[in-house]
Amino acid sequence: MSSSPAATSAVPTAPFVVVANRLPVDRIQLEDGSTDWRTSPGGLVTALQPVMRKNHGAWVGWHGAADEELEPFVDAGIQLMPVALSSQEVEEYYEGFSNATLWPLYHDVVAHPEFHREWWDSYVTVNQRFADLTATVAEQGAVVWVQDYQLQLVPQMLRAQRPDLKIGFFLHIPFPPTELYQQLPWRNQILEGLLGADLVGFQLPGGAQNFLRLVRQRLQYPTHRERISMPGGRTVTARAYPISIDTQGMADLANAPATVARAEEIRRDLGDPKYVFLGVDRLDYTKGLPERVQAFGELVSDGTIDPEEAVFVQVATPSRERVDHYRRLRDDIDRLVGRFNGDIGRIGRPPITYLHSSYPKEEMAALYRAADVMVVTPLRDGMNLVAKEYVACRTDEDGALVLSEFAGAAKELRQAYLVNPYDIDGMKAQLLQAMNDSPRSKIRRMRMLRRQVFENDIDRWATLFLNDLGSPASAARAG
Ligand code: GDG
Repeated sequence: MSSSPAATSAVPTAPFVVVANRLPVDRIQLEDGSTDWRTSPGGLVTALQPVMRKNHGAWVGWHGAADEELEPFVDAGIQLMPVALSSQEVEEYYEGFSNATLWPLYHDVVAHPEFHREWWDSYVTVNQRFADLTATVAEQGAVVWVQDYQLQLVPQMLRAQRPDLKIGFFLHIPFPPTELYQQLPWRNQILEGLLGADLVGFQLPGGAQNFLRLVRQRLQYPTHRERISMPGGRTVTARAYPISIDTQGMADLANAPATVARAEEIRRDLGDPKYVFLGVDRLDYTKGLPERVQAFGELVSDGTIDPEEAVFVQVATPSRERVDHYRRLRDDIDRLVGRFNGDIGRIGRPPITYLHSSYPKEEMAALYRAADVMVVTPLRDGMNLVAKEYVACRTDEDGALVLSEFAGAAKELRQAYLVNPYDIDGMKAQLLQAMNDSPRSKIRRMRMLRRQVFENDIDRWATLFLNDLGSPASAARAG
């Protein structure tokens, strides 16, 4: 819990500024009816908190409520700079252009992207507002780190006002193949927007390559390896920085006696089955939930898996519920789970436990500990932190990770049981393999996965990016 917002009169300035769609806090209601702010759970906040504190950093972002102007305030030692959005902007910039145009387009059009000119106009307006506020917050020569697909125009807009700044950008979702990206009516504007940064970071080298190719093809700027030569002599670097998690923090949480006890309790509540399968995702059509339910459901209904022995727990965290695609997905999953449980379940023992809800991170750690087989099967995913969190929590070196080839994490977590989520039979085979593999093989795989996730944690990610940006913030952090 943090201090209440303290209004300040003058706009505070900072040598290090993070710009993201959301501020790293959620508003909570206290018992006496008043409200306060709580630091949102999430890797980015955890990673950047020490850098922010040591460098007196500021964070520019939306506070999450429409039609509300808030004064800057300090929470947990971080200067927060709220950006106001009207309800129409939430609809057009956020739910519209960000989540119904860019999100599906960048995820290989697994859903149909909608192109509306008024959404684009709103995206431009809101990006300009973020850039304007950042320009007033950043000290002379400050380092500014812009995050994600909602703010791709900010680097250029910021540079136009403040050429003295060092500007980094990181894209958390995939950057699509050139053929798909070209569908975007505003393709050149977004490329130019990103090129306002000195360093553009992607999850995978493939994303950086797609971007470099587009810059060459569409804008005719010369590139050499990861560098782009801009008119006027500036250079921009495009490079991969696979994001990770606070691995040690997650492992400590998993090892806490309360978590161990809760994991045992979860298994008991599930009827002490021999095998617990687990899925944890935001309820999003990119995450491959229907495919996974289909594969497990078929294994039970065709008699390969005995429902007395194995259960599947799917946590689907509510997400973007006002966007059409998400509403439809929710109904589809409800129907699919209902059908399988109706066909193959017995009273009190549904083979699939479906939880459309979000949980504290202690509960997530207990679930990870309780699961014999973690099933992460997105159709496309920038990275997927759930896969890494599961591995971090398996301090017993037990457990098996089934992972989609189309998650960024698959490039690093090579010893997972890799699957093509479009191939239901292939997925069924890998689920069985993960369930029945010898303890020796499972431990060998898990040890290698753990080494990977411990060596490459979120601290290393932030340090590498900030070092490459030439940020004094990273040096101060190390010291
Ligand atoms: C985007 C990219 C990329 C989920 N439910 C609950 C909960 N979570 C936490 C998980 C995990 C995070 O949310 C989800 O992260 P993912 O990486 O799996 O997916 P996206 O939300 O789509 O994130 C993705 C990521 O950005 C980072 O760059 O990896 O590819 O799409 O940390 O644990 N946490 C809690 N309760 C829940 O109910 N506390």
